[in-house]
Amino acid sequence: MIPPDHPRYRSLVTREHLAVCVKTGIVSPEGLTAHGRGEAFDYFLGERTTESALLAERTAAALILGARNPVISVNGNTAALAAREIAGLQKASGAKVEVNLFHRTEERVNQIEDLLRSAGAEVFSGPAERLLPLSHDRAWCRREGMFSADVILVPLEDGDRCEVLVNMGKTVIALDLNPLSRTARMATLTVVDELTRALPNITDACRNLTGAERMQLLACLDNNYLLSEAIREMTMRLAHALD
Ligand code: PTJ
Repeated sequence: MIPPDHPRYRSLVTREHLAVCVKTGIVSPEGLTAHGRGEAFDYFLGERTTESALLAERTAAALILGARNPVISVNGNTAALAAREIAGLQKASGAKVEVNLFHRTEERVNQIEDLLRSAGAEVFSGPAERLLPLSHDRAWCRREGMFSADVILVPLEDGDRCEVLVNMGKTVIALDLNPLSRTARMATLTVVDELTRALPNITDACRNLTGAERMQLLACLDNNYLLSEAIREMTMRLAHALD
């Protein structure tokens, strides 16, 4: 039992939830390691949305709203942490929601799709094909979904698929607390923020951005700037950690 007055209550409850989701199969055991890495980077950020992350989130919304066939890719960690937020972003943006897993089994795909549906998302499902040029199971996707997406949001991704999607000519929006990851550097746009803070901000922007603001955000998209600002924020906090 985690006492609600524990100073790290939210973090501990999240960890407990993920541990339960490993037992049910939604999250892969490796997903816990990925979460731990994310938590470490979030400490460096001060567990808040920085100004540059908010700019990235607004730009992500502009990209999704301007897309012909936008897709939100969902893995185990994303579903466990933010199924409701995914459903909210889908409603605000009209994007397809498609499950894509690194540690893929049909059973996990079905479980995650059910979880997303129970949170209110409409899941783009059905038979998948091995369509992406990857030797691992993230290659499996749907022809009318990820394969033909022009803009794809990839939370907690691995660098390989991000690179392949960019090479296929897609606009890739990564959501990753680690600004040094291969994913973060390969993506068209990287949101360096925690999933459950970032998704509602992207959703709000989808609802509120004007046409002129969207054009302005797209004209100014500079992922190197966003990554270097994230690294600067983290470095500043580390430098002043004991002040
Ligand atoms: O469910 P599966 O089988 O598809 O597996 C999913 C995982 C997450 C295990 C898989 O994609 C993986 O191994 O991911 P990586 O390569 O560890 O990358 C995950 C990235 O997400 C890391 O750079 C973390 O810093 C970051 N991250 C972790 N938790 C969060 C996060 N970023 C934002 N919000 C988080 N909550």
